[in-house]
Amino acid sequence: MQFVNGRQRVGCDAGFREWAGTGSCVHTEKSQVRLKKTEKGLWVMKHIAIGILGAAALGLVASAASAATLDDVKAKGFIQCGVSTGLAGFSAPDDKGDWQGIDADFCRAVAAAVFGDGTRVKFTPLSAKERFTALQSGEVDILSRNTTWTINRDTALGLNFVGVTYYDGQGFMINAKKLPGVNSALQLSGAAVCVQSGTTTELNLADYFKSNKMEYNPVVFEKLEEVNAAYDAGRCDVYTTDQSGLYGIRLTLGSPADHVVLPEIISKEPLGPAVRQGDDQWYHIVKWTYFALLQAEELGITKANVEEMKTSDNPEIKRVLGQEADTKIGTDLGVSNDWVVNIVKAVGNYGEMFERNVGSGSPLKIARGINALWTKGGLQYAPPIR
Ligand SMILES: N[C@@H](CCC(=O)N[C@@H](CS)C(=O)NCC(=O)O)C(=O)O
Repeated sequence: MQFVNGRQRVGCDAGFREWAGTGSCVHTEKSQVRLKKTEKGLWVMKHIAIGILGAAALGLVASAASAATLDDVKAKGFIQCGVSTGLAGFSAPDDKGDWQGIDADFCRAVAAAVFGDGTRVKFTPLSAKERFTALQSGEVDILSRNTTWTINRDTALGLNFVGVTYYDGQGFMINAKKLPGVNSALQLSGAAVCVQSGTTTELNLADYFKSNKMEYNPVVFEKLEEVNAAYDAGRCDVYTTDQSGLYGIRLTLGSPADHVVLPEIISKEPLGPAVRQGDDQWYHIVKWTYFALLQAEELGITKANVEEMKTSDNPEIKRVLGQEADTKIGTDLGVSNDWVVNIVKAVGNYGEMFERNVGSGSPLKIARGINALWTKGGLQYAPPIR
């Protein structure tokens, strides 16, 4: 653990360093190469060899970043999906080791679109700091990990967010037994606040306390389990993260009923999947998978009825399910024409995915709220599939 600007913080993993203040960790091989310069003798040959290897490695990264991801994914037979290290409702392994959650299911939906088989996915657990490097380097094909869409990530970090699979906002949780009488975040001046590094959470926290002229003592860790353990052990007064995350984390604490989520939501956290820039076809496949999930819900197409819906008289349902004569609704995208049928068969529509993972069918019991369809007063809206 180090202190940076007087702040307690855990840095990048061994072999990594923070990249230009972005919160992302990058490999430090370059600095290791520089150290080797001090060795005499075989230095020149070694250096040439390192140069060749380095160029090859860069070439690999460049090709990973610019290649047709669809071809790569088809060749290997699965999608590599970057998820969290374990956040209930979004992406967490169950007791059999199967990844559950809305973010894990989203990757299954893309696998169903591409392969007609939602099981063709492998999951890579990533901390907040590791996630962007993993996508940039080609280690994962999709980042589907409660990640907030921001201008910095969409530009400087070279990502393309495909949409917002969950509209969230940052909140605060406290132990009500430890802090009786606290019912607003505005009473938290002077508190020690547990937060994970490499997140928008860390940045919003600073803004919120500054704009309300309050003091706080940030207790920052890289790994989720460290933040959870520190909070559960009473090392901080407050836990801050996306509000959905607070509900999931509360379930894992020693005595969940002692903890309350305060009413303030201090930021916009539009969470969604992202892909690398430079591959429009893959971007479109992932983006339209999200829209297909919404469109299926809007049209009342469910996991249970999708097969019979194929013979519906409704022209829109027929078109979306690829049942029109001479259709190219899927092939124009690079997948089969019944891609939406395959998606819904694998994971259901967006509403089913929501209820099963974070809503009424889950321990989190989160209401649809602004994540309802636009037809029901929410923000979820898909452009036409036609
Ligand atoms: N949405 C925010 C926060 C995302 C985030 O990483 N939150 C933490 C705390 S809930 C988390 O999911 N950690 C899981 C992990 O590191 O595996 C962001 O994109 O920066």
